[in-house]
Amino acid sequence: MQFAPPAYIKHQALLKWVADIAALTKPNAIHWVDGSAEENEMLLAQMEAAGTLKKLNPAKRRNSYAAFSDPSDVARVEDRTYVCSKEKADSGPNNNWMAPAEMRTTLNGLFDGCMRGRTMYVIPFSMGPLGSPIAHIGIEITDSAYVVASMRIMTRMGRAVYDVLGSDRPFVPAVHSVGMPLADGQVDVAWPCNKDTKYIVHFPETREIWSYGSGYGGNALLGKKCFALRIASTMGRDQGWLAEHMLILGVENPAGKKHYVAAAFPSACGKTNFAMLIPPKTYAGWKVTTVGDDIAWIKPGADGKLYAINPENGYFGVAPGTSVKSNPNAMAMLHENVIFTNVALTDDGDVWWEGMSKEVPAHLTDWQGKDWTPASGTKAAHPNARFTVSATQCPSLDAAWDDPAGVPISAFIFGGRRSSTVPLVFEAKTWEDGVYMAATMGSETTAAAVGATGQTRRDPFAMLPFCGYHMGDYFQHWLSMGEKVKQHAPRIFCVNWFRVDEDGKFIWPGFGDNMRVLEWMVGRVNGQAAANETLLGWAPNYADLNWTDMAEMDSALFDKLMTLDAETWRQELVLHDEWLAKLADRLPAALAAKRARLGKALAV
Ligand code: O2Y
Ligand code: MN
Repeated sequence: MQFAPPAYIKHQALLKWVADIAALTKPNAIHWVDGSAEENEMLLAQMEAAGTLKKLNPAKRRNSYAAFSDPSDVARVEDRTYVCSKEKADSGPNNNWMAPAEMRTTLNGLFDGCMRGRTMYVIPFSMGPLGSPIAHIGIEITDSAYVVASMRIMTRMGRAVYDVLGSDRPFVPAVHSVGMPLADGQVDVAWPCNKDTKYIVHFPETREIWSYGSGYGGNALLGKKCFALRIASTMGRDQGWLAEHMLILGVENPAGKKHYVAAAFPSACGKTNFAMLIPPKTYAGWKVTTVGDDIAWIKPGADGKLYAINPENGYFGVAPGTSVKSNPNAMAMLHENVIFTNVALTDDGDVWWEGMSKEVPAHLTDWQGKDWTPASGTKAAHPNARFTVSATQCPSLDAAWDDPAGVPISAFIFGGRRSSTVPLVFEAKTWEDGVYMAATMGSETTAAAVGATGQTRRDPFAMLPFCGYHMGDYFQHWLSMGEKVKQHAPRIFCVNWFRVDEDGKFIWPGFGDNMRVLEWMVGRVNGQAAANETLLGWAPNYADLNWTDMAEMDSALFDKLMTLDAETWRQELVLHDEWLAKLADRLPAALAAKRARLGKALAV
């Protein structure tokens, strides 16, 4: 460990920035992270000795660990997340805002001496394949070894990044502290954090990230939501590209024709499951492959088409609910080299979470270290428990997932969790129509989410918590991107896997059967699948989907999935109006016009 930087770093602005942050935060040492296997092993051993990580039984999960967070630090903190643009109006009603100067004063106070007694790690990372024209570079400074080990899985991290950076290329500076300095002789805790004070701050104009007080996921792994979505969305607006909360998957038919689609679903709507879908038996010869499960960076290529990369290098997936039924590919990638966080432990040193198996173990140690039995009446794993694993361990990984050129996108899919109102699937007739549907999409809140159960929370493009600027400007940016790519614009589809019957039971089985909907979409792209014109766009008739081995889905049941009730949609439009009124100062005219057309069609 050394204060002096390694000689291979030639970037003077970077060196000055690190020196400035060290002068502010006053760490005991600076560790310039190189990303090597030896370094990783050293950090894992150090965290095991400190009690931050528990090594799992290698016979069950080779080279894998479990971490347990402080109970006050278990998820992203939206109410503590800020976008501090120069002008309040630019951050929009979708973000918390504070004047940049005021926020800088607050942060300077918090970060002054916040790394005392700790090591400051300097992590070079690339979001996207190293050197890709779609990728961008970040440097995260952190005082958490857990963050270093996680960033090594979640990003392309290490010394090679400095070669791409050279002496003067741009990078996004990201400073993170757990916000718990150690006084002389003070013994550390297993999961340091600041129970009282948390700030996740973005300065969009200067492309900076400052995160204080949390060691968890999206608050601390700053390449993910902070850089790849909030900061990158502003970069995309300024530079003419898209940073989206989207999975990317490939669909290949038995003749070898392949399409890539990017799909946006709000958090906790099964994105990882969809990204790793295994088609039903009747789809022999079809392949679904995974490029990414959470974020897509999409830029126009020289041929005018949109090309996407997954800027991440791994998956930070929700463990509860993941099983061999819901996601066999995910289960297969979790056998080795995994960091689990807030899962339960079995007596033989393995992990367990709710929904992993039908049989519930008779005894576990829960995520808070307490004895647990099925009679405990509590969750053994935290509902937001996570696995962190390298993409290369995913059995369905797409051959082009690491291609610096990205993959061409044929279609965008937008989905929410709606028990009624929105049909299983439809295709927007135009790019503008699709942007309107994505701008007004919503999800019903579940018990796990904030807010009252059953309320529809608008989550446009699944970007509400992640758009780094005014949502109205974001809609305009999407409209402009459509104009830019013109005839190459991908088709836009909307889906709703969550419609329920009179008894409140899901009508659509989901999981692998979503392949039937995907096949129809690909057929639409190829000009081969038929559709019926509806209020919302093109929708399949019963006969337009493949029902082999799914006898239970008769045309009456399908009609229930596809019902578009005029009165329900009149009420839905009232809710659209309430939502769009919040963005009225910057709502693109094209979207207001689309709302008016829908109203006319429904005679409201
Ligand atoms: O709670 C967290 O810190 C993680 S949130 C997250 C993680 C992976 C993928 N998506 C999300 C999300 O909230 O959309
Ligand atoms: Mn997400």
